[in-house]
Amino acid sequence: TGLLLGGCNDAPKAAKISAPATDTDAQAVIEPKSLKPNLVIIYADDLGYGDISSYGATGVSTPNIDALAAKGLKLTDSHASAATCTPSRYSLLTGEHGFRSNAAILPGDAPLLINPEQATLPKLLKKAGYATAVIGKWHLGLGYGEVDWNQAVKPGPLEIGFDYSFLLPATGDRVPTVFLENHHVLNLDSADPLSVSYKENIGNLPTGLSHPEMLRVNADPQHSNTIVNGVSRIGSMDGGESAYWVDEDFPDVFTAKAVDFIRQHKDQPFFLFHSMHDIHVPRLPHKRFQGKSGMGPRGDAIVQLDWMTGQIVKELEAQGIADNTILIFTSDNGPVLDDGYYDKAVEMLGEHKPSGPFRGGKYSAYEAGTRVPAIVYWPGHVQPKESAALTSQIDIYASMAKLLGLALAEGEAMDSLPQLDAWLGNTDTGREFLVKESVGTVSLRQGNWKYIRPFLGEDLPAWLKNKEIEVGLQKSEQLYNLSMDIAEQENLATSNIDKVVAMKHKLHQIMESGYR
Ligand code: NG6
Ligand code: CA
Repeated sequence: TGLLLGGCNDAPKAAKISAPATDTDAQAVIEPKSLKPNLVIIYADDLGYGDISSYGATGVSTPNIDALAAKGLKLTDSHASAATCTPSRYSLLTGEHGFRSNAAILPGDAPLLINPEQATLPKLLKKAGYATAVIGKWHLGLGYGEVDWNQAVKPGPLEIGFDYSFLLPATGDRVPTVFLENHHVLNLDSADPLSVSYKENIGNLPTGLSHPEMLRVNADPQHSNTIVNGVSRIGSMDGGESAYWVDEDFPDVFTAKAVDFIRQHKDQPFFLFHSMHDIHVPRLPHKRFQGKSGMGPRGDAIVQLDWMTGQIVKELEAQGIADNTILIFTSDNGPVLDDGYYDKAVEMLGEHKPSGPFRGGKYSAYEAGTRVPAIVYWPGHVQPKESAALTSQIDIYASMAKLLGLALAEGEAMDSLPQLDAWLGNTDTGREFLVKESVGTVSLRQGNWKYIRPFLGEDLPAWLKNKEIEVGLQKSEQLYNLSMDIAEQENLATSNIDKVVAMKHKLHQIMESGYR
């Protein structure tokens, strides 16, 4: 790797980059390239296909993100690997489907899901001399189980390939409501130790149930535990008060950290995983964004997300490195309105369609569960264009390996395919097959066909019941033809038994042994 480590970060301007035409095998050794563009992934949380103007949003305006779409590659059939956060993030960072490690939405005190021995995208990039950082939402677990938040909290991002981390440990609606910088809780006072429990109520802090009069937003029972900043959360917490975050400060805190990282590493290749909290619940945008969308807090959080995106682009431009940076803007799963807090997302929606033309949303087996906005911005290298190539975030791993001329080891990133040309807009042909995870089932896309496996369980998880969420589970097979039926209205399973059998078989095969 000597050549790679010694390389410089300056890309030849306006060169068209494409994967070596003769080489379609991820295992093969590819000639190292001197080109090492930075990689910035701006990862929105719960942002739907239809939530930004350039993808059809009507209730909110997103000029900064739209500028990227206008000047870059706008993908229209691009997917998170799952319809929920943890497995999608797992796939992005490991190139493996979440089901290989039983990834599911994690509690705030869950152990690290990625084995420190495992190959990861940041480790791959480090091999090529990249500085690596994750800033923002983590939700992949920390430690080995019983985390003591008052000591060094590890293993975590630093043990799986990141040089620097500044985290919201799980989600905004889960305790502990503190920032974690590298191994330590920020601003923690040792005289007031922090403890966290997801098993029982600890300490004497007010909860949503005991002190509903303290709440700024009402919440469902799962979100009615410890109150912080006037908002009740999932899980119980005690002590550590000096370290509690103020939700409204997120945009400024995370942006400042990201900007610092970019400044510090502008002269070497870097990977920044800028993992946004927006637009996950609780939606508590900073005052300057409140009321800016006409859709209430959910819309205002989109405006805030758009601002944050703009700040990153501005900084890349100010440092003169925008044309040497691949910036990918996308989301970890589809949209949801009521996700536990009564913040008027439903009432103020109007004509806005968070899922765009697709059915379902977050948690769902239907398209909108994983089909999300995905924009690739790399001035001078990626031409302005719209592409319907079937693409998945799980492929960023193998595609970056290909770009950098790094060979993957046997079994490394086993579900990740080198789809570099699709991600750079050099072809409109993407994947042939794509497996998607959602709550309670898995689906397979093959071209425009979509097969959804029957739900094998007894019942929906309790917390999903009584919600207006279309999870897409049925006891029988579902088959849709998206080329005629983009909204998955007509189940063609009984009239296409052969197709069902073939896709079911293929799905099984991929789940057993991967795509390659
Ligand atoms: C669910 C929460 C939901 C959200 C989700 C994780 C309840 C009733 N719902 O369990 O509010 O936090 O987990 O979202 O507890 S995700 O985007 O991180 O996957
Ligand atoms: Ca999410």
